[in-house]
Amino acid sequence: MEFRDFNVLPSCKQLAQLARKPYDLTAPGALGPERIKQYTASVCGFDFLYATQRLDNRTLDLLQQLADEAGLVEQFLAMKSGRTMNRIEGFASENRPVLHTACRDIFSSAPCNPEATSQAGEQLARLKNFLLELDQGKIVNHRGESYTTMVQVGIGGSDLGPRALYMALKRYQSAGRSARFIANVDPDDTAEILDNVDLSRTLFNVVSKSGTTLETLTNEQMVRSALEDAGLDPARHLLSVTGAGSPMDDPRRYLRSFHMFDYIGGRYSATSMVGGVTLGFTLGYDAFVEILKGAHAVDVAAEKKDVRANVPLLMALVGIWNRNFLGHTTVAILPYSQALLRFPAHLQQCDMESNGKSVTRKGQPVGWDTGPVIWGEPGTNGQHAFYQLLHQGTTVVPAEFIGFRQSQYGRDIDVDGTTSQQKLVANMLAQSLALAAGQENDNPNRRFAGNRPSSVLIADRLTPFAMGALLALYENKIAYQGFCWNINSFDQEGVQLGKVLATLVLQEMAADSMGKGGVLDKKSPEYTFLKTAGCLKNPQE
Ligand code: G6Q
Repeated sequence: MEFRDFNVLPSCKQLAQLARKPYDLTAPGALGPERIKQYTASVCGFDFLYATQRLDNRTLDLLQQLADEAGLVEQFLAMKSGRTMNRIEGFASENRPVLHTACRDIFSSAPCNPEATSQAGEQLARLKNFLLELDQGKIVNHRGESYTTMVQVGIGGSDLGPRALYMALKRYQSAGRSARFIANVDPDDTAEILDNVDLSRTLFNVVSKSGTTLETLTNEQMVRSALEDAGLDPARHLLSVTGAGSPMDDPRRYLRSFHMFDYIGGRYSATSMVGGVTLGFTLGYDAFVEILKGAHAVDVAAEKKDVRANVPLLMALVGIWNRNFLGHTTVAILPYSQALLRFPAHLQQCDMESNGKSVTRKGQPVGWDTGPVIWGEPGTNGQHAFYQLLHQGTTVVPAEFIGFRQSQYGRDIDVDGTTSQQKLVANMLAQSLALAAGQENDNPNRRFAGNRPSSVLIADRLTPFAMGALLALYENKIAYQGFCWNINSFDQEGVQLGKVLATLVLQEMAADSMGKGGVLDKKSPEYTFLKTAGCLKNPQE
């Protein structure tokens, strides 16, 4: 399979031509009923409405051509079957397959990568047994009581996805069970949680693929010492999820240990045991399986070649149209669902760590833009805050709205003829239309230029299945964009750099505390920075 550079694809030239005069959403009749119906695609309970994007059939035809020329679906299938996609040709790289989809391919009679799917199945079976033993009272604390709280200790990919999913699905958590999360190495974050859980009835789930992450290992120590101070045996309260063979892969130190595998990237690991243990404990095994089913259904739907019928691919291509041809540098993810509070943060990592890259898969500088800046907050809160810039600012921000027709709890109130849920959805749809159509006014300060692109993803209700589907929609969108830009979306050298520098600076601080020489040149920027920030006890000239 040949990976082609983005800018040599013939369709790119034609798309650039088309982008000189994109579809005008402010023209009279530009958002007619036919268009709105036609520019809607469906997948696994979600409708994707994109009539409010600045594109038309000609654009879609060319985006189809782009997908075909770049072999996007072929690359996606190659990824799912276990081809080594995480690599840079001719240079040292992680050099491995990318198989998070295998975690949910367990429902296939013919999995794309049988070995990885069987490993995922084994871990899932271990989880099922563990949860059963908890339910049956076979695993209890020293007083014979059940565990009520799980605290997940992990950072980055070992935190964001699981936390976002837990918050999204809290409504379905089992009675008497809940979760908290410790990620930051900020001692106040850890202390607040340790002070506010009943340690004797808490399981601490330490999650680190590498088993070497400074924040997580430090927080694990803080947790162990809090347990010991309370007279509790850490081996009865700590679980681990880590890469097979990592320094943390030592079952003697934990009540129960689970594995993830090197072919699952941290930010793509929410459907592996990285998310499974906490989600299974709080929501129940069956709900976790529902999440996997939703994700799997989207993984299968993402194989369609027709871009108009393949929602994750369509989302990716619409994003590329906005980024590379209309020149928009950022994307706002705006869920009209308070439960999705942390979903934009998860996508921020998943997207920006994957596609914030500047070299191709051959190690050459890219000559085109790659991943945009991703950010977002739930609506309608955002409407009372930053939407001003979305409507009238000098930067056009394409928006991705996410909403649900029904609430999760079903508890609502009718005020002035509409429920709160209706008000929520009405606001979302109104925002999408207002951004597109704009509004004329003689007063320039009250004029809305319009032509600000957005799309809407809407489903009936945020259930475990819907959450799994939504997660996979975005994971696959991001992978498709990376394939199209011919970058490696699956490594994160930028994160490694920070880890190495922080280690050096910490070594210097430790030496300083002990009154020793240290490792840094006393004239280096690192040392001067530390000294000037007042973070050394015995600063040297
Ligand atoms: C994700 C990144 C990164 C990683 C964290 C935690 O794709 O690689 O966010 O998840 O640095 O790493 P560990 O799980 O190894 O502790």
